[in-house]
Amino acid sequence: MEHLVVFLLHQDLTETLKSELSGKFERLIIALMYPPYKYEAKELHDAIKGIGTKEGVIIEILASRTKAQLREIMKAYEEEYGSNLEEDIKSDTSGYLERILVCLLQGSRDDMSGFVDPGLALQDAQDLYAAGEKIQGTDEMKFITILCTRSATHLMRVFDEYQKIANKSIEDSIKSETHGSLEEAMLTVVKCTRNIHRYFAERLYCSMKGIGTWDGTLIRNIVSRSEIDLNLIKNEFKKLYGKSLSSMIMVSKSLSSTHLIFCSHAHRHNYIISLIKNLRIVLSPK
Ligand SMILES: [Ca+2]
Repeated sequence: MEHLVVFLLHQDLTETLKSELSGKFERLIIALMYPPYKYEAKELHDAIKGIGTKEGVIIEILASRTKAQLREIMKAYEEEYGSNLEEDIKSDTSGYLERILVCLLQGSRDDMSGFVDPGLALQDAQDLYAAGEKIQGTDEMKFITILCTRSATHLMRVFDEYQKIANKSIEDSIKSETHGSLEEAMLTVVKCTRNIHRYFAERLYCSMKGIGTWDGTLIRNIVSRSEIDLNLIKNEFKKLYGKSLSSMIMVSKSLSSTHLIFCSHAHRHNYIISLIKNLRIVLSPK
């Protein structure tokens, strides 16, 4: 019963807000009201079904989520849109980009065990070298297979071995062997493997440095990481850019939005309710 009431309240609030708010602020509030996974499913659906596939969003979500999270996202996607996420991605992308996205989605990355086989790590590093730097052209599938099916701890070892064999970083080889969205996807996997908090810090920084990108990347990443690792991302942000994430958001955005994205989930709900009561005040022209 309690769940039903909460659900109805949630539905009602979301609909009310959609009709009362507009633009970026609407997008932010709606993002905050979505249950986790459904929100990521929605972002993926928007990216796939919008005008022109937004590959960056798909790459970001698929490369940075764990196997268990991806399973929940796929379930939510199917429930919300009545179609299969993998099929939708396949029909909207092609070539090696399609292959790497499907491979990431299938979540064959073993991200929990922490087990590293030094012999296999060396072999993987040699295979990567033989599939790229050593030959004319590139064996893209070899890169995709190793990057998407090995655990993060294993890959860290592979990257170290690779550096010794190739005398350059795996990132530099990916940059010279691939291009476009495939390059972006592979580099994202490597970044998330090395330091996922740093990856999100960079992504947030770029979303504020760019023109007109804030409403997508900034809102999505702060909202979706807020219950997971936002504090660690904030620390990385400070380390990388010498200023706090919130101060940078505050400079470019309105104070009320900033307050909203940084408050906890429980407070957020109350805050949103108080917002509804004061909609006219909040939305009055600046
Ligand atoms: Ca080559």
